[in-house]
Amino acid sequence: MKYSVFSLYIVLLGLSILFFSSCNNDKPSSVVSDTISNIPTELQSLKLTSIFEDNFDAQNDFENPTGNYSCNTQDGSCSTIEGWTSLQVGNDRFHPVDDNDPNLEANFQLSMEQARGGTGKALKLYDESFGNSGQWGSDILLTKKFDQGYEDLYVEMWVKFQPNYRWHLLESGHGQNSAKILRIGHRQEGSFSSTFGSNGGYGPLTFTNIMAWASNNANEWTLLTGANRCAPQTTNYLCSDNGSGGIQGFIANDGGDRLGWAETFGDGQWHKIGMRMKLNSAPGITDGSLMIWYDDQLLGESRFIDWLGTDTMDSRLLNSVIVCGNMHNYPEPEANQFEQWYAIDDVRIFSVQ
Ligand SMILES: [Ca+2]
Ligand SMILES: [Ca+2]
Repeated sequence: MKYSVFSLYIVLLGLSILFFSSCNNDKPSSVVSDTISNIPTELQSLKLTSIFEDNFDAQNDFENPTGNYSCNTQDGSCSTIEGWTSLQVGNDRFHPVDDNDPNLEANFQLSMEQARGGTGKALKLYDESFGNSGQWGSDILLTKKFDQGYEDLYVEMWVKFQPNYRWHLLESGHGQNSAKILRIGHRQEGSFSSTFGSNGGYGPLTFTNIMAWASNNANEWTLLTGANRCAPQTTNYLCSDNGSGGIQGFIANDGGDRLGWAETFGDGQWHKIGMRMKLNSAPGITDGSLMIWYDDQLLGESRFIDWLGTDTMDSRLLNSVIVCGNMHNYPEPEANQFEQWYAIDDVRIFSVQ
């Protein structure tokens, strides 16, 4: 009898482990691969541990039902996008429901339409042409927030722009254009806002912009920039001071010649963006780093960043990754309700030791 009770205990213990494992929200059902391969050379000697990945193939189709839409898993409103923590879609002015025009597009779409590799699903995201400098013609934040924090994260994803995607700056020779497309950082508990906040609750942070850039001498280049929010978190929206560690990563060919839009994302193919953020070893020690890759080619590295300062009061480990993001680009007048798409697939997040 004593033996049977013990066996029952073991069975119950096993069932508990199974139950709690299945409740682990950090692993979606749609897994890209079980092995870590196809990572940049610079990372191959390091120990990478997969902590989240999504190829979107097992997700349900979804599009934002209203022009301004948000949901999160904490209140159960975001169960349609399995594994992710929250979705915010703002500034979708040209929306099929809001404007009663069936030809307009919802800015956030998860569907089979642009699946990488031709099967499965991917994100299809619309950028709208309106506004002046500082306004975001597309504002989509798909967030993965982890229960625990990490000192060092590497994130990669694949991006494809529609053929003949247009940039205001390249056509007009002036004006801002950029696509903030990937962010790594710390977000305080319960915060789903992307805003800075007087308490600095969203920082340290880095994000990468895809930029098409026309220079004064009429050269045209594509670059991935890395902008940083470092110490002190309460006042430093962006660290523009010396040594901030920002990256301007010009995409170049093997010979070192910088490449323009048509030769990079403008070729209508999938390209991989990678970014690694490593916190400094202790507050005030300026040995934090940032690295950015394009198709596994290292575009830039900074090694002396003070992500955490001596005045950083609480733990600020990396616990947040956001894909999609702000687009700023207006090649057509607002009245034309002009929309363009880009796609995202195969997001992988690793902790690095
Ligand atoms: Ca996919
Ligand atoms: Ca739209």
